[in-house]
Amino acid sequence: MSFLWGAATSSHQIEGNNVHNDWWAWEAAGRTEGGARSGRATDHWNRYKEDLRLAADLGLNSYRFSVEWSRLEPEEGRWDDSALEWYEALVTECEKVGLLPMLTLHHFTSPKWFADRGGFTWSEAPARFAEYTRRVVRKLGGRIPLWCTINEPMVLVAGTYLGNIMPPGKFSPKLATDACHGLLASHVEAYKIIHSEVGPRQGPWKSHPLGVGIAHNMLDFMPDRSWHPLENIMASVLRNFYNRAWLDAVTGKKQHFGVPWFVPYAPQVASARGRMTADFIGVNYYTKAYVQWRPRAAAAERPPEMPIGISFARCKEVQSDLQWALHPLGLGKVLREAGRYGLPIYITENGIADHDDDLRPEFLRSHLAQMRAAKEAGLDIRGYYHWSLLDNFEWHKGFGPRFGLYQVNYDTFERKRTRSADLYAQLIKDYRSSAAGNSSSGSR
Ligand code: IFM
Repeated sequence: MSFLWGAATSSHQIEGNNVHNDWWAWEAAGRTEGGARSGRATDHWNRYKEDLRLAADLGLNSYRFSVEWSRLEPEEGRWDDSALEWYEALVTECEKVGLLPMLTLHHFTSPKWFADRGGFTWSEAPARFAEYTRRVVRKLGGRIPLWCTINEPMVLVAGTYLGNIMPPGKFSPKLATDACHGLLASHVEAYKIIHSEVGPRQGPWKSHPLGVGIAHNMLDFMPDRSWHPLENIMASVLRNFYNRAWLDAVTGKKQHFGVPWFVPYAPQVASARGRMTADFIGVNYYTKAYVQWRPRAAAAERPPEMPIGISFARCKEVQSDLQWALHPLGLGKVLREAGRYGLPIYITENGIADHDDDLRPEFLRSHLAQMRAAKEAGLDIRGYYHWSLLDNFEWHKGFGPRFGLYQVNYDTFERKRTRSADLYAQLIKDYRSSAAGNSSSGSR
């Protein structure tokens, strides 16, 4: 199979009107910046055909999207088949325009009823997630070659139980640990179901090997003050904990889910020990993280109980609209870190919030160069998905940050191609022709 060039999205950020999930309620309760509400988002629910065509126009051959569990099971035990039919139509459209679908089962949002029962800290979470997975597998399974069970479990756990930027926004290291366990157990269930219950493979990608993994957010951690012993220690703890704990867990090793310094002991998910539950590693990479011990200015996103602060850029660095430094070298580093596990790698997200599309061209060039160098150094990287196809609802930040290769006018829902989209299309073409040249001359 040739290299996969794609773009990634998620249900709640683009579809619109996901009224039955925990985020919708969180937004209604005024918990986002400036009271932002996702509302109709990009109206993708009604415009998906146009959007997939826009993706194909860039020369992409893959598309990563997520299924919205709360549409399928809006109330506990009540399943809405029509929602699943919409995703079936989406997959059919992907097939028509030549985009291999990579499906994410959970991308930050949960049905409200599930969240009310404690979300992934609830003892029944893995069984409920398994039932949801089974329904998706039965309907679409044979046509989906690549699956991400959980998007960015570490971000989800940190945002919900260590920071207060995601529902339910409760500071509790104990709940954070419980959620890690619930998420891992749910992932293992989904992994087993996908591998055992996908029926005969069908469609244009029926011979593509079935792959199941997670999309894992990785950061390049460093001390804010290089002389500060505690910041050095914390940076190294976070490198191990944040970047590696999940990769260890899905490759059968010990699960380091106790939150260092808060919850030193954590029980293990037995079904994940000593067993591979990933066929690939999905890497979501954006930036670096300066670790600060007791930062003087408390960030709004950091509860007062939290002694550690993170900043994603220094004043003088080139940075995105979210104040995340442009740091392409970090991509090379995290790819090497992921490469230690010996599994194929997909870069499942990489992008920049850049309202005027000024920085994105350089961002694309420099990050793709890092990826290429890592590949040439021998890492088994099989795909790159830019975040994101369209501008979208950036969670607690609302619609301000713009990540799209296509800009969205939120009044008219018109899509406008950016110059970065042109560049991405060109870089893909160049890559393909040099790969073709290399293979005809016998080299990699
Ligand atoms: O928009 C998010 C996405 O939902 C998960 N990964 C990071 C992106 C940018 O913040």
